[in-house]
Amino acid sequence: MGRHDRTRASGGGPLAATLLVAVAAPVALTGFAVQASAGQVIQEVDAVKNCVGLFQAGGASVTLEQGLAYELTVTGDACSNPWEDSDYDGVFVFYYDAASPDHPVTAFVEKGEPHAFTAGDPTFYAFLVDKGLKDVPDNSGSMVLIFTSGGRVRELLEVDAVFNCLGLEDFGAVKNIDVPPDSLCTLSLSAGDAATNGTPDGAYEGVLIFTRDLNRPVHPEILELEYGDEFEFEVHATSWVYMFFVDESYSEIGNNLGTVTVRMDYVPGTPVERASWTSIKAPYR
Ligand SMILES: [Ca+2]
Ligand SMILES: [Ca+2]
Repeated sequence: MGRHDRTRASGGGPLAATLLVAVAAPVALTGFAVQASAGQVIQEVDAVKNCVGLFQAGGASVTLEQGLAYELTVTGDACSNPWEDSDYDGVFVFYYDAASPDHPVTAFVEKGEPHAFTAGDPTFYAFLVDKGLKDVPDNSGSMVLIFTSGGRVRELLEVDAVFNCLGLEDFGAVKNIDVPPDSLCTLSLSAGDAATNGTPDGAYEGVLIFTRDLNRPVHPEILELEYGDEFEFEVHATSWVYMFFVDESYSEIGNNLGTVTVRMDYVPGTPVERASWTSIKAPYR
């Protein structure tokens, strides 16, 4: 049975057997609606095994003045593939804030939305992501990060869509493919204790996510999922979600601790006929 054949997925069938956790909670049926069952998948993301070392993986870095207040703005145009509407909305960043300097900030900063912070460490990294290194060469363009302080520009950092883009499959991200394509999926971060430096003060506030939405199929969705937040999207035809942490380098990952638990609650949508899969999936092979 293909994993796209969701009409046979209810009641603990072969699909359910592939899930880490499958909850067969029947959806209320009305009239002649297609029978479908909601499900849930639990994914653990490990602070050591699923953490990427930014120095080795190709993140771009800049040295900031510790204790100085900055305003960061992101500009430029970077795309994840040669097709129209494949542009990235912003960049991932990793840095330490002076307000809690043991605690790394891993955030997604969107173009045109200023991000204010006070540097708690000189090191600041920014990066883009794609599925694997083999998917990076068709990227194009770059983002430029502008660091302003005291009314003047202090630093510029270019993030190249090829050379500063991490191939997640090559650097330890968790790829989950157990959620059926075309389902409406809600990701939430419900529990965890992942930390970057061996102390509770070094806790990560969330986990980084890379996926695609069925409604914007060539456009990468990249975000930080924080505790208590939810992210709802329609699962893309190729049905994957990558989840990961970052640290400065692989030499810094050995003292990381713990895991976080990402919950994926999904409700299957309208089945897509198998004949249409070839055309839908062709650009993503
Ligand atoms: Ca690409
Ligand atoms: Ca660490």
